[in-house]
Amino acid sequence: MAAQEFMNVLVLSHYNPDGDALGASIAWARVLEGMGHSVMCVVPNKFPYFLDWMPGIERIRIFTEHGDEIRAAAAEADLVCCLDFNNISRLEGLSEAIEANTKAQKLLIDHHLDPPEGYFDLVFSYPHASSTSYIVFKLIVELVGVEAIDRDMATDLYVGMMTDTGNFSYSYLTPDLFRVVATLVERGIDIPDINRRVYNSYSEGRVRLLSYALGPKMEVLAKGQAALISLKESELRRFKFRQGDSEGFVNYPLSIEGVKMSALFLQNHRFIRVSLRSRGDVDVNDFARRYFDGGGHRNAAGGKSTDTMEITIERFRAAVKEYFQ
Ligand SMILES: [Mn+2]
Repeated sequence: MAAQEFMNVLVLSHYNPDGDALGASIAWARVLEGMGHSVMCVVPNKFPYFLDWMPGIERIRIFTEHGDEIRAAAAEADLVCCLDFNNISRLEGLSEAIEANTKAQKLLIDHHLDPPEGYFDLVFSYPHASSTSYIVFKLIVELVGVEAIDRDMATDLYVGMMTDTGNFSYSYLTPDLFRVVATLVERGIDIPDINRRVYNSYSEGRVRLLSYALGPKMEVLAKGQAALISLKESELRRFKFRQGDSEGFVNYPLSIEGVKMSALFLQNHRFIRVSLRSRGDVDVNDFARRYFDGGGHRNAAGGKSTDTMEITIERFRAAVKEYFQ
């Protein structure tokens, strides 16, 4: 990879892009541009509305809205950077558009488990990193120095680190992560303002949907060790559901003492999206791979089901029963 020559670069991130996907992508794109390359940032579908204030978010191209432009860019690309995912299936419909149109080299920057063998030309895979934004920060410092990180870039990277760690409360909270955060504070980020924009800017529908999800729709299974929430498309419509409104719902059942695994089943017009969270040794990466055609991290994973909600929930109940027997 001849980094010193001009390149057309595509920066890709995953379906249902979150704060980490967006923050890492925008920061990485800006660094490559600073090196003189031309960069387009692409995600498969729309990002949640409570992230639409992130500095540089307007540069994100959404495949469902800019398909032709993205196919053309893929044909021109010298380098494709895949950030915050390692399995091309996480691009959903965008994966075909990329695979069919590009001969570019592929670079991976990611923190999910088990990157595929042989697919990427260059791999920065750190499953023990709490976010991809943290890895991107480290790469930026190595490549161009911390001075390249202005307030906007620091804000984007902080959003990634903050959202992927549940506001600094999950695993992999290393001393170095907090040193990095200290550096971002030195670069001028306003943490209370970022907190307010991400966590206190929800729609009324979201808050009411949460109460419905935790009230009538939450079931506790396996003698209090597992819980599930299921939401059908018709139920989501009732609460004027917008992309991102169910973000974080799956974490709430884990706040019940004794619950070690939580599942959220969210139906859209094509399939049921499965989100899994766990505590301690309960491995939902394995669970997602085995039962829901997915994967992720040990304590946070996802997958999908193309069956009905009833069959999907039955499969989960049976699997939970076996697991916690
Ligand atoms: Mn991430």
